[in-house]
Amino acid sequence: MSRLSSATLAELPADVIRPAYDRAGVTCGVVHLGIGAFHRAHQAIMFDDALNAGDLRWGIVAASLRSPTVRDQMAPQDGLYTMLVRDGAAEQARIVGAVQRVIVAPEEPEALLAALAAPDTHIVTLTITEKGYKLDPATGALIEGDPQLAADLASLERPQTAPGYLVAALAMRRAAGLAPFTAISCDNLPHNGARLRGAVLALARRHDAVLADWIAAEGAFPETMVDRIVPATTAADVVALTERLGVEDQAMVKTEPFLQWVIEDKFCGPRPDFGAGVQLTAAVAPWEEAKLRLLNGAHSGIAYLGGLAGIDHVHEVLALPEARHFVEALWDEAETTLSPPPELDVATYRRALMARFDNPTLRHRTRQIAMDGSQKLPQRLLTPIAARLAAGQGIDALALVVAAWVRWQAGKDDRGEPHRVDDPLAADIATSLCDATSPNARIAAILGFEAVVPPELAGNRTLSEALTYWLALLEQQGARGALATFARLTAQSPIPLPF
Ligand code: CS2
Repeated sequence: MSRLSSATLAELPADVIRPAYDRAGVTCGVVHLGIGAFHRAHQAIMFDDALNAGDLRWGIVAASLRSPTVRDQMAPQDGLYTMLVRDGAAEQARIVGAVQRVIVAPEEPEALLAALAAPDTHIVTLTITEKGYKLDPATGALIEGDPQLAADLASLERPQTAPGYLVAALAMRRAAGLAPFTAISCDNLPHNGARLRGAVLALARRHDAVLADWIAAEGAFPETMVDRIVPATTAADVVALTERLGVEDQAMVKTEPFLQWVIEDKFCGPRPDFGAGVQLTAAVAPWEEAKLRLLNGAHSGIAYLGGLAGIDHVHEVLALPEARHFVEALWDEAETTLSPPPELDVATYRRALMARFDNPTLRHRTRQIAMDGSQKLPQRLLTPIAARLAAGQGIDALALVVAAWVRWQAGKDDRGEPHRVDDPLAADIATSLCDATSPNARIAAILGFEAVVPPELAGNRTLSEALTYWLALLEQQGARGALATFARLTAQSPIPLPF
């Protein structure tokens, strides 16, 4: 079977959308760090739109900071891949041509530094996941004990981390008399621009205070809110697409129609005339909070409760009436902690979110979302919990998700089926839980876990009682039982919860 490539583009079925521009004439104005499926279905599409509109400055040099997998999938395809947009029976295939080259950083660090320092490079985007910033999830401070970060603190000759690459490349740009690039974090972190800026400046300052001052004065780190559901591609997806295209595409991504990128309008150099899906604004935080606490908070709830119940996919969890009820209750709680932007009608947004979660063709796995919970919980659940406690409001639904995450750490679901706890702090959390023999002790151990739980919550009695109650219930009745109990208790008014 031949592969998707420049040579086979002409053989594709007529309904497949292809690049409308001459790829040979493209220059690379973008370097992307962390070329996973999310980048290929999100930011790469916006740059591909700019290329399709005729501005050929916005090709992408993409880098993987760890594994060669994506490079090995894309290189034989000349960087081409299919974005398959699915919603129920509707399906649209588009070939994306924006990625011109993929670099595996550990194999070719100089090539990545050269791309970052190139005069044509104006924008650097990052999807390196929450843990890639090497910042403490609770406080946002650099995790100096991290071995890769420690290596970059000692020397930037061969950077190990994303902030390390940025600092080393910014030093090269400054030495060459070039302007810095605009660095855009596209991860689901609160104040992602400020966090990236903080990591870069802290690292730069350790090496060269003048460089740090130059980056602070001349550089730009806009805040962003990114949104698109992009489930991991499966082998079956590749087989089905091969049948449809007549050529094999090992780099395909599958996603939903919805696409949103809110970017703080703070660039230090050129940017494309962004088209559909991109909103430039002065204030990203209200968008980001709404998305993190409504979409991502509900996702985590569905992932841990559904995962414990042994349910594989998001839409299957929401087929349970008690799970739908729970998500609505979670949103009722989260909503009171938001100051939504005037353009955002929260009721409409909630309805749209539920419809997106219900999309049956996406097959978004609960286990994919369950990954890296220690990095996700603070912004998705603990911050709204803190806000509601401060306002004297109930936290039942939010606390049930946190309790489900605690139960997930045990590595077994309600049927006793084992799962891997895929989280950079999994071993530390397991150690802190190993001597805890009761729900009460387990919650005390978790609340004492400073990397995740901020100090103002650690000693909160209402929170520890709520978490203990739900964890005990989850351990006795399983996630389905806990959801049924939650539905029964919250159907009554006022809610007679036992804490
Ligand atoms: C998900 C997100 O895996 C997760 O944690 O909640 O990746 C989610 O699908 C995206 O943020 C949607 O924009």
